[in-house]
Amino acid sequence: MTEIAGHSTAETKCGFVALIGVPNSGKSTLINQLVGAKVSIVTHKVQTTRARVRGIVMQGPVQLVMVDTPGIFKPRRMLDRAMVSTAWGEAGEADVIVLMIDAARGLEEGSLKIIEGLAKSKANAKKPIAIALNKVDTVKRDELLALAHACDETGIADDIFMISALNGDGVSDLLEWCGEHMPLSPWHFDPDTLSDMPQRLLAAEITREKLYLRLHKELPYASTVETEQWESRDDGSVRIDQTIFVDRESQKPIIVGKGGQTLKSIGAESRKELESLLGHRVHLFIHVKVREKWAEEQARLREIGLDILG
Ligand SMILES: Nc1nc2c(ncn2[C@@H]2O[C@H](COP(=O)(O)OP(=O)(O)OP(=O)(O)O)[C@@H](O)[C@H]2O)c(=O)[nH]1
Ligand SMILES: [Mg+2]
Repeated sequence: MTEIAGHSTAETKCGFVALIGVPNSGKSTLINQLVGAKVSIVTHKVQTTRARVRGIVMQGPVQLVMVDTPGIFKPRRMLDRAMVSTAWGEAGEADVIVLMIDAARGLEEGSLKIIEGLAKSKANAKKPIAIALNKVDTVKRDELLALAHACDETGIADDIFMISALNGDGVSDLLEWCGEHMPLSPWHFDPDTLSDMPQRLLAAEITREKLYLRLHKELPYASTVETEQWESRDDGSVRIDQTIFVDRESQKPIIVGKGGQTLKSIGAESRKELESLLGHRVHLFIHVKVREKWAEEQARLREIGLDILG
């Protein structure tokens, strides 16, 4: 029998927990809260997460692989379709599904559509489903109870939790429930791992987060960020070159800003976070390029970690 960090594989448990829900319901905030580190970017805007992000959570002999997914919405571009199919694909492969619902928004159409989809798949493969009513810090108790009742009536959930992904309220009960449903299995990851995301991709995501926070309207959705170069220097610092791709020529000056100010401040914010993440100095160079229809381009989507199904 093999031993992993003191636990024999006969008693270890490990499995995948897919966090799904409409955009902005708080999935990425929850995975960060559970992992105890920022593994997935968060903004106040919808459609922030574009590809799967895995975070590893240890509970004694149980290893939970939490899977953050893009929000499920009505897709238009190839990028959107790949995002939504990633979310459903991860739900299909997971051992447990947690459906996140923003309690302040209640059972809106988007969430009802997901419940419909889950009901169909539940008929084929019975797997535990929990509903997590999130952002309970923003709603009144009686509204919350009415919503929990309505969720119960859908018949989709084996359990319903009331949580605040932001401040951590109720999160440990949800985690415990997930742990109880993990199958006997050797751990998939080294228990010290926080995430399986490559550093280059995480670095691009951090810049994209700053871009989302800084830009408005359609611009965030018209952009993508790639890390092109990563060069460690002898003095212990690292030089990172990134490119922001935009759809149209007219978008470029908005990202760059007057006298380069907008790009400069996006870069400064990103560099600060990269330095604290990597623990050494970072020289960050961000270039802006126009690439029409990048959101329809398989290579661009693969670069951000999306599988293309055609
Ligand atoms: N008040 C409050 N805000 C929250 C809570 N959880 C998340 N938020 C906020 O909700 C917004 C969206 O959070 P995200 O974690 O990015 O949501 P998401 O579901 O990952 O969104 P997509 O990636 O777009 O699908 C952010 O502004 C969060 O700070 C919560 O428990 N309480
Ligand atoms: Mg997200």
